[in-house]
Amino acid sequence: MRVTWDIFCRVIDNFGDIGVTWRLAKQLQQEHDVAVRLWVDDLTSFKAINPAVDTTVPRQQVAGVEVYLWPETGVAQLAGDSAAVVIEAFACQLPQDYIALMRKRNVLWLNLEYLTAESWAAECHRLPSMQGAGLQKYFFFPGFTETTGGVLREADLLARRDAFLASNHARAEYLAELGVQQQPSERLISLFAYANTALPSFLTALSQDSQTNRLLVLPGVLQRATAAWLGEESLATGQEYRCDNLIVQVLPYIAQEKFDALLWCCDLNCVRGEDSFVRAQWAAKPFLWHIYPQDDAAHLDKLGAFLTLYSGLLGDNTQQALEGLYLAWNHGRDMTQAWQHFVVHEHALQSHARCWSAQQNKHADLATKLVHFYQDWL
Ligand code: TRH
Repeated sequence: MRVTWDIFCRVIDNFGDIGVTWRLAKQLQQEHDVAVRLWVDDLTSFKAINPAVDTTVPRQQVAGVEVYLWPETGVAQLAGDSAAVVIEAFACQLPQDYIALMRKRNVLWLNLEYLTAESWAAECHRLPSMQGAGLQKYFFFPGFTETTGGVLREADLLARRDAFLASNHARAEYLAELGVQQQPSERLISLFAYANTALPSFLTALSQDSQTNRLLVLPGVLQRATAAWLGEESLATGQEYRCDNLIVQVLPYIAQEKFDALLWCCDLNCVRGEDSFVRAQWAAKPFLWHIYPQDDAAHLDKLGAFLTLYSGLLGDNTQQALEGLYLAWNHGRDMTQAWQHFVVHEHALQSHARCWSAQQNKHADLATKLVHFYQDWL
């Protein structure tokens, strides 16, 4: 009998919560031969990243995973029994009736936390907290070091990336499907970020660059802001807009399965949140991270911790160029100088991105670490 896993996901906003839990559910099911049920409270967001999802049914099979619309009440009745391993993603609070089921058997209860490079995450990783009646909840912290829970990486991801990039045909065909006709001399940049006051100066810097930049703007608030900068009311998908050395194209929403290939194609990826941030690292290309902003500015410590880890092995000037770009972008400051500095160090940052990806690949991935944790716990 396959071990059963239940993953609970509340979509707070955006696509990161479902983006991460869906990848995890699929990978556990496909690579670790376990039976996974994914409970998600918002099928519309799920459908945005996976068009195969049917938003009209409460229960369905998607890629071998049993997907349940997480109802406000009656989870225990639907579930019948609790799984052997229960993942509460991002402290989403399990329903009380389901917790009552968990008390009836020996269950491993894990709170999957948000990804952070801060050192305290390693200290708290795998720690239990008592939940009464003999139940314990363990904190599981994804991370970039051996002493944390790793990050998501499917077993064949890097091989698929390398095969794709080795084939000019695959790359050209993928971009053509998106209506992107990149000239060899152009720098290709993807743009996926939160609302950002640094955007106009970034666009200006790109337009004044000596190299032509082809900017692919993903759906979200930045499409409107880019249109305003171009003096357009809105931007039509498939059309090119030019301002000096900047060509802008807006892209439609890309299914998550095809999203990696976009990052693989680009010379620079502007990413955000958690999932696209991780995928950009596996793309092994320079990336500019817009961290999810928090009210108490806690995200700035998180950003600093990642920069320290990521740029630790870079030469001083290259490190400064990277930090300058990240800080200008995340503080919404003028990007002109930071961009010019980045361009000077672009080659060094390209090699560094490849080294980082290769080095991270030496760690076990998040799904594998979760499975090992369960085996140790038994
Ligand atoms: O959407 P996000 O901003 O999600 C965020 C973060 O997870 C953040 O940490 C969390 O606190 C908040 O949600 C609630 O960014 P992220 O994490 O990159 O997730 C985006 C997902 O959407 C990712 O799985 C990639 C996917 N995606 C596509 O599949 N196609 C697309 O065209 C785009 C733009 C994104």
